[in-house]
Amino acid sequence: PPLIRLEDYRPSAFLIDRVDLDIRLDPHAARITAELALRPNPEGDADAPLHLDGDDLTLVAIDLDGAGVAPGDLTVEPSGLTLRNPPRRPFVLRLVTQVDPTANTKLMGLYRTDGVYCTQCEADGFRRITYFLDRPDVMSVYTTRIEANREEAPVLLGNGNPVEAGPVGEDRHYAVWHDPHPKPAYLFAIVGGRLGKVETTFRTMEGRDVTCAVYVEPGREDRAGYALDAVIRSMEWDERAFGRAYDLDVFNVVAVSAFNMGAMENKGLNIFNDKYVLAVPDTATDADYAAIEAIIAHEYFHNWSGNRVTCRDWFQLCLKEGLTVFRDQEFSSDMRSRPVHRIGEVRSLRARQFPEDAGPLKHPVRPNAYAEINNFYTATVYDKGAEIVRMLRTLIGGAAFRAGMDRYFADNDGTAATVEDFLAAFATVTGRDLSAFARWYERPGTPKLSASGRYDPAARTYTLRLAQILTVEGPPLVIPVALGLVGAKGPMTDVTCAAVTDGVFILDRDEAELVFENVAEEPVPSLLRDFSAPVRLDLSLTDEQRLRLLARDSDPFNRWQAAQDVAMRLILDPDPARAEAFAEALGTFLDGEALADPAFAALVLALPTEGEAADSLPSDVDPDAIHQARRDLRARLGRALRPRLERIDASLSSGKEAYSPDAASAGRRALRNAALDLIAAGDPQAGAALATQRLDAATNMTDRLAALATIAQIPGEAREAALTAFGERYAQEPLVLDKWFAIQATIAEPETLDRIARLKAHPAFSMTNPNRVRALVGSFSMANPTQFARADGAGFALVADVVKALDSTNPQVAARLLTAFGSWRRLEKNRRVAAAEMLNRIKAVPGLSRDVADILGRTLK
Ligand code: HT7
Ligand code: ZN
Repeated sequence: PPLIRLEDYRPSAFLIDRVDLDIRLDPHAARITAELALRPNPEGDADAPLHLDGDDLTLVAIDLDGAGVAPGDLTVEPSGLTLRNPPRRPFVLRLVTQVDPTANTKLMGLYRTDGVYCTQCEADGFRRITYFLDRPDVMSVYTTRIEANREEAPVLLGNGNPVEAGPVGEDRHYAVWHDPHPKPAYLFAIVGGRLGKVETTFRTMEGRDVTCAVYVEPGREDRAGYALDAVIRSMEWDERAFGRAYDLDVFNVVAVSAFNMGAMENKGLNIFNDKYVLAVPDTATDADYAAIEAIIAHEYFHNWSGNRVTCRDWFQLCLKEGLTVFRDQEFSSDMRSRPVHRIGEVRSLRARQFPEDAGPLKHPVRPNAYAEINNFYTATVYDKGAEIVRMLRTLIGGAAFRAGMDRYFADNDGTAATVEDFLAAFATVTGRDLSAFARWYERPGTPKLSASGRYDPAARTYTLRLAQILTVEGPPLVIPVALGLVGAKGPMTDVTCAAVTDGVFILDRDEAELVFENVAEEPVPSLLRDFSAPVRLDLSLTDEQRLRLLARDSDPFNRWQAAQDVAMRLILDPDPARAEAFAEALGTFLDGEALADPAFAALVLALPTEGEAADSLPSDVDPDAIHQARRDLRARLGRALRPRLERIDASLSSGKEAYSPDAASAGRRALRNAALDLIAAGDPQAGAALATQRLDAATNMTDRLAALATIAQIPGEAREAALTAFGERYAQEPLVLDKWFAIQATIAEPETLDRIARLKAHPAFSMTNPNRVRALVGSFSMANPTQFARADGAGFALVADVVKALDSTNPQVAARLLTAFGSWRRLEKNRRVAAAEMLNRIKAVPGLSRDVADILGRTLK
C-alpha cells in the first residue's frame, strides 16, 4: 500500500467552521444531512480543488449555497468527492448520504451492535458517515440533530450539551446536541438505543455542576456503579494533579458490546467496550476493576490531552496517547500502590513494546510514514510514548513539569498541536534546550544501557562506567539513570558522587564514568531505579549480588527486578544448586514481608513469562525448551516453598468478609492465588485438589478464575469437570465466557487446537464480536507460545485462517491478530519455515484489506 509521509504534511486548502448534522437513524438506511460551512484556509493552497474524504457512502444529494452542483464540476469516487472549482470565499455545502448501520461489520463509522446505534470515528471513521475533510487539523463546531424510532432508540446522545428534544409524528422522536468546543471529526459521536443508566452530579473547581452518567444495557445498571465512581475520581484527580476542569454540562459514558478497541474519548460522549465498564464481584476480577478505573480515567483525561489540545496530524498520535497514558498511570498510582503499579506498567511494556521495537513492526514513537494509520495504535506510540513523558519529568523535576504542562495547555488550547509544541512549553518554562531529548521521538528500537563497576578499597571509591548502545546509528539519547549503591546492610547513604543529582545521573553522551566517594565496602549498584528509562540494562552481577538487592535495596522496583533477573538466568541456564539458593532467598523474603505487602510479594513470586524469556534471546528460540525450563523452576520453587506457601494461603484466607475491589484487598487475593499456583506447580495432584476446593468455595470472580486457571494447566478429570461447570454457570455472561475461552486457549498442550476448534462452534462465540475473537484466538496467539509456534505449523495455521476469514468483515481486528507473527524470524528454523509459509498463504489471498496487507508486508520484509 502507498505511504503517507510526515514530510508531506500541508495545511488543508479549506477549513470547516461549522457542521450541522441531521441524522435519521434506521437499521439499514440511515440518512445523514450535513451542512458544512466551508472557507478557504489562508495557510492552504489557494488553487486546490476541494476534496472531501468518503468511504462506503451512498451520495443522495448535494448542493452548494442552495444551488445544484454542475455534474462536470463534481467527481464521486469510492475514496471521496471532489469539487473541481470550489468558491474561493466562504460557502455552505449541503450533503445527503445514506449508510447501512447493520451491515457495518468494520465497526468504524455508524454501526449497530445488539440493537444499539453507535459511532467510532477515530482515526478515519467520520468519512463513513458523510463526506468531509477528515483530518484532525480541521476543527469545527458541531450541532447534531438525531431522529429515531422511539421504541427502538428511546435514548439519543450526542457530543456537547443537550439543547432540545421532542416527538416526531406518532412513533419517532428527536434530540439536538450542541458542542461549543471546536473539534476534529474523529471526536464526533452519537448513540441511539434502549439503554439504562446510573448518574450523579459533580461540581467542578470552577463551581459548575456536571451531570455524569454511565449508560448500559437495561438490567445491567447494577454493574455500572464502579465505572461512574471512577469518572468522579478522575474528574477530582485531574483538577488536583493538573488543574484541569471539565468544560460541559454533561459527561456521558456508554457501554457497547462490539467495539474494535478499549474505549473512545469522543467529546462529552465516551463510548466504551462493555468489558471496561461492567463490573460486579461475581463477574469481574480485581484486574478488571483496575482496568475499568484506568480506562475510564484515560478517556476522561483525553478531554484536555487530546480534545482541548488535539493533534495536527496522525503522526503526532503520541502527543495525545503517550501523554494520556502517562496521566492515567499517575492516576492509578495515586489510587493504588505506586511501586506495585510501576512494576505492572513495566511488565506490560516489556511484554508488548520491547518485542514490537525489536521486530519487523518497529517504528519511532512519532512515525515518519504509514500506509494505514489504524495499525499505529501501538504499544510503542502509547506505552513508550508515556515513558518519554515520564523521563521528561525526571529530567526537569516535578514542579517544572507541572509548570510546563500548564504552559502547554494554555498555549495550545483549541488548537491542533505537534510534538514540537509540547516540548516548546517545557523548554520555555525551564529555559533548557530539549532538542537532544527530542530524539526519543524519532529513534526506533530499545537502547541498551551497559554498565560495569570497579571498587577500590584503598581509595574507598566505586567507579561506574555507563554506555548507551543504540539499535540505529545517530547521536546519543538523553537517558535519566536513577541509581544508588547498596551495601551488606542496605542503601549506602553516605556515599557522594558529583554527577548525581537527587539520585539521578543524566547520561547524554555515548558513555560516562561516575566516581562515588566515601564507599566503605564493595557495593552492589542499583541502576535504573523505578525503571527510569525504557532501556535494556546490561549489568553482570552474581546471583548473590542480585539477592542482596532483593533483600536490601530501598527501591521496590529494583528489589522485584533482582528476583526477576535471577529467575530469568535460571530459566535460560538451569542449575539446581543456584535454584535452591534462589528458593531460600525467596523463603526469607516471604517470611519477612509477604504479609506486610502482599501485592508486592505476589509480583516477586511471578517469574518472568515465557514471552519475556524468548525476547531475551537473539535467535533460534525454541518455545518448548523455554516452557519446560520455566515449568521445572516453578516446580522446584513450589516444592521448596510449600510450607510457607501453605501458611500464606491459610493466613490470607478471606473467610466471609464482603468483596471489595480496593488495592489492599486485591493484593491479598493476588498473593493467596500466587501461592496456590506455585503449590500446584510443585505438586500438581495436591494443587488440583486444593484448586478444586477453592473453586467451590470462591465468593468472587477473582478467586474463582485464579483457581480455574490453576486447574486448567493440570490435565485430568478435575480440569474437564471444572471447565464444564464454569461454562454452564456463566452461559449467559459473554464477558465471563471470554475469560473461559482465554483460559482454555492458553493450555500449553497439543490438544488445545482441537479444543479451540470446538469452542469456535460454541453458541457464545462469534466472529463478529471482537471481544470473543480476541479472547479465544488472540489469547492463543499472544499467550500460548508452545502451541501457537508449534513446529508442525498447525498453531500458525489456526490464526492465519481466522485472519483470512476476518479480513473482509473487520480488517482492523484481523490486522491486530496478525501482529502475533511479529517475532517469527527469531524462532528456530522449523518454526520459522512454518510461520513463513502461513504468512505467504495469507499474502496469496486476493483483495486483502490495506490493514492486513500493511502488517503482512512489514512482517515479511
Ligand atoms: N483514542 C482511542 C483510539 C481508538 C481507536 C483507534 C482506531 C480504531 C478504533 C478505535 N477505538 C478507539 C482510544 C484511546 O486510546 O483512548
Ligand atoms: Zn487514548
